[in-house]
Amino acid sequence: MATSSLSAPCSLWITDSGRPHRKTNHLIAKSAKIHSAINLDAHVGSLETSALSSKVARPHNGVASIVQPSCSIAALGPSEATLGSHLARRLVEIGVGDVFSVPGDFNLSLLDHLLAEPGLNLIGCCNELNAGYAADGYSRSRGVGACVVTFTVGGLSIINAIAGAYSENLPLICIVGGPNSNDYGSNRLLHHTIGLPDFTQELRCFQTVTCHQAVVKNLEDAQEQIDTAIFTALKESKPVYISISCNLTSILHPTFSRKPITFSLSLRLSDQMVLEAAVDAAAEFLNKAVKPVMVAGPNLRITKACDTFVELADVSGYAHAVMASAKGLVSTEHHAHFIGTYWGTLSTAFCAEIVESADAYLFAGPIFNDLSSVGYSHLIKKEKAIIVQPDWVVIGNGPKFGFVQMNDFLKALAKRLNRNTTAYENYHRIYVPDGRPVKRDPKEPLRVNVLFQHIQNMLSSKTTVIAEAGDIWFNCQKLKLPTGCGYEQQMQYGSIGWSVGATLGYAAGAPNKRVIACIGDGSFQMTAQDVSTMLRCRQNSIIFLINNGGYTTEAEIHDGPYNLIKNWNYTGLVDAIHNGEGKCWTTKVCCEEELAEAIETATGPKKDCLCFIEVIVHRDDTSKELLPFGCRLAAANSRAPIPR
Ligand SMILES: Cc1ncc(C[n+]2csc(CCOP(=O)(O)OP(=O)(O)O)c2C)c(N)n1
Ligand SMILES: [Mg+2]
Repeated sequence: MATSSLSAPCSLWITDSGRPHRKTNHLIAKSAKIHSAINLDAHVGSLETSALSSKVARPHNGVASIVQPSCSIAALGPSEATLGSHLARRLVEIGVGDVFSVPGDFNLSLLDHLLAEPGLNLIGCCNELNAGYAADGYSRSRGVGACVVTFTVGGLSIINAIAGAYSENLPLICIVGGPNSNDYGSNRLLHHTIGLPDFTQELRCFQTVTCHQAVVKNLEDAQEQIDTAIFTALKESKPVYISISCNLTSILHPTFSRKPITFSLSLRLSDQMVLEAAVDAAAEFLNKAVKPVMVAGPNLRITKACDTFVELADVSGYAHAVMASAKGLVSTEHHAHFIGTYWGTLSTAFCAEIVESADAYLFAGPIFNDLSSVGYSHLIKKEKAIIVQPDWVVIGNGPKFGFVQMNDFLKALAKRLNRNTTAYENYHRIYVPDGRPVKRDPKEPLRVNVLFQHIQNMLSSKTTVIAEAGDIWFNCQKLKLPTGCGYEQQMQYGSIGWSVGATLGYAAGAPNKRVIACIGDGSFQMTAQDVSTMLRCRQNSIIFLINNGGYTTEAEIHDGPYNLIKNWNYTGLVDAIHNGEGKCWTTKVCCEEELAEAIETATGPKKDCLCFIEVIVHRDDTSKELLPFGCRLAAANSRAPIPR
């Protein structure tokens, strides 16, 4: 039996073959401050591991994780909580203050319980897809997000957003109000199904886009199922699915009554011997290189190793870059040895030249796909690379070291690297500052590069840029982020329309930041409704709606009449949504003079309003990066079938 006591409010139990350790977890640290309800001082200290039976939760990706139930039922007091109140309290404990929802008969009583929880606020969205995107945005600003929808009609609508959150490694609790528990296995037909007495359709869909699924249809297991799902989301940094039978939420049960609620979960630990071997091999590989570099990738988010990456960059003196999909994750843009965004031929100036010509590079958490490799045209050679992923490392062509946690590896490596600033010095020697847009008449039609020059000047530690997919990716990628300025995008999944919900959710989670959302007209047409919810929540984000008359990105890949969209009066639409309720300010700008004036108003007299600035630009006015991107992606997509 292992017993111990905890005093720090930001600690988790890491259970490793029965031995409890204390380890600070970034995510929980963030939320624990808010929610000392987890009350580690009072109860976690007497956790009795011998009384608990481990359950093996097996996420669909095949990675088994041991999750220890938090307490033995015998230790519980008289029943005083319901399933609904338990779930509500759990959400508050992990740092969720706002839940994005759409009601339906299967979830109404659950919503009542969420409403009754003092620490929770329900934000009703116009549709489920946006509720999911909002939970995604919230998870980015607060470390974890949650949404509640109804059985199948809601579940299948939100699934695209949940898939996006999976691709971005975001912990997200997706809760669905499910059928009455008596109906399972009864062969009854229910509404909101496709007319078959099979209630597993929604579950089966969610199995492909979440790391864990819990179908709660009896009270005895409910607490354990819910807690296991929630903590798996935090541990894996991925979305989970929880379906709750609609007739269970208001019933008292002793398993919900323990106060304060304790929990434990196992985090993955490195195998010390393998870790040492990996660090030895990596140090040897890098210390013999002449001009090594480091590149941050998007999977840094899973292990919360962003700060460790920066520490390694500090001590090693290596030139370092971010992959496009990791921009904003690592706060290094003002670091002395930062050399920009590495994105193959689309990299910021002089970055690819330095990275690709290095004789050794360490990529921390990269995702190499057709997009990040610009249609497989980048010049990264495996034999020169150390690839560090959340729980493994591969050095050159091998060997591959498993059971090595990224954070442990980067920390240990920092102690072993010789300082080497050669690559940075080379960069510094050849670097020529970016050009500025050519001088223009302030009344001439507005150009995209002029727009982004103005957006650049708006950025500060009090802003966060949300960059929608489309040509905006390339324009935003070139923004230089001041220290503390947030930056969010959805590059792996790239589902247009994401940014509207994400702006809503991010702003709800970060009321002290002003969101600057850059959204294309085509993307906005997908999800525009939830500007309504932003107004309801009295948010003051600034939305730049870039009206170039259609799907310009697609036009650069392969043009056709399908890339033209119906032009809307976007400001008129937002005015109609505003409808006199909430604070809203809209304007259309066609030239630089109007743009400057609009920005002055949005950041001055209208700074408390949701500001919607429609920017009219020419259909063919693109970033210079979109042009080669379009050609290379088209070439990759149209590769002829290989004869087999
Ligand atoms: C949900 C979804 N549907 C379709 C696409 C394909 N797609 C990628 S970019 C794009 C055009 C986006 O148009 P807009 O927002 O106006 O940006 P622009 O290309 O004009 O910069 C489309 C349709 C996608 N990425 N996601
Ligand atoms: Mg467009």
